[in-house]
Amino acid sequence: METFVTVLLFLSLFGLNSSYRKHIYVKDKMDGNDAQEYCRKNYDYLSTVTSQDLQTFCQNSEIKEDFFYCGLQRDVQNSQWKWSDGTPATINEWDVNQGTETGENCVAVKKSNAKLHDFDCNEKLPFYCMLDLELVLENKTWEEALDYCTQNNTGLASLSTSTIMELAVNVATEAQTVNIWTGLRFLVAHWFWVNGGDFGYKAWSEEGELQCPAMNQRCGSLDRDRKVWNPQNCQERLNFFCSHRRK
Ligand SMILES: *[C@@H]1O[C@H](CO)[C@@H](O)[C@H](O)[C@H]1NC(C)=O
Ligand SMILES: CC(=O)N[C@H]1CO[C@H](CO)[C@@H](O)[C@@H]1O
Repeated sequence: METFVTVLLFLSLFGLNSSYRKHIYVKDKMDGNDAQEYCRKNYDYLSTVTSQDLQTFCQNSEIKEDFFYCGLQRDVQNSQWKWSDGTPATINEWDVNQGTETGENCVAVKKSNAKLHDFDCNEKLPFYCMLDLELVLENKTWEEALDYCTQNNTGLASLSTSTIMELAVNVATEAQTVNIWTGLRFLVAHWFWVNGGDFGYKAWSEEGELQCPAMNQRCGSLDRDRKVWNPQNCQERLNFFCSHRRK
């Protein structure tokens, strides 16, 4: 399916370790489950939003529809509203007489007033996906960085699409080191993303994607200044990116 994606960049700091979130509007209409699957495949989840985000989204002139899905869904086990990443609902911006209809387990935002409406999940609507990236301001070897991300239930980030690369380049301006570890690793005969992700998109530096990098150049970093990936000595101590697992 041909999918048109428009990107709106809202960098928001929501933690100590510089976590950044980007929301992406997808104008293809899908039912609630397919929309969630699409977000999981291409980004992280359907968007978790604040009241402020609702206002900002609704000012997006790309949106021609009256309604679009966000990541709020009813947990059918206990009827509670939760975000599609599993965390409890943190907003309560229901429109009049909304949020109470049983059997309507998905939530869409009404563009004209930025209020929430419960919807039958079979309804096909455009939607917002989100993408998170964490910049960890500690200097670690590649292996130590891998352990840190894993212990935090994420992984060393795969910068495997132009959208996440763009986010990473923006976030990198906050880094303390010029090179920042990514999940790029060379083992046996090829480079791969340790956290998953394919190689359809590439951003290697000129000295870049060596078929056989030197033994001490087999971990990949993002070069903050040149905005490219670099083969690097795994023992160097650098800041690093953690993110959710790519599909
Ligand atoms: C990491 O290394 C950079 C560059 O050497 C340095 O400026 C920064 O203070 C170090 N960060 C920490 C947390 O030690
Ligand atoms: C945000 C978060 O959970 N950070 C933790 C990640 O893991 C390191 C070490 O394993 C902890 O020190 C952080 O608090």
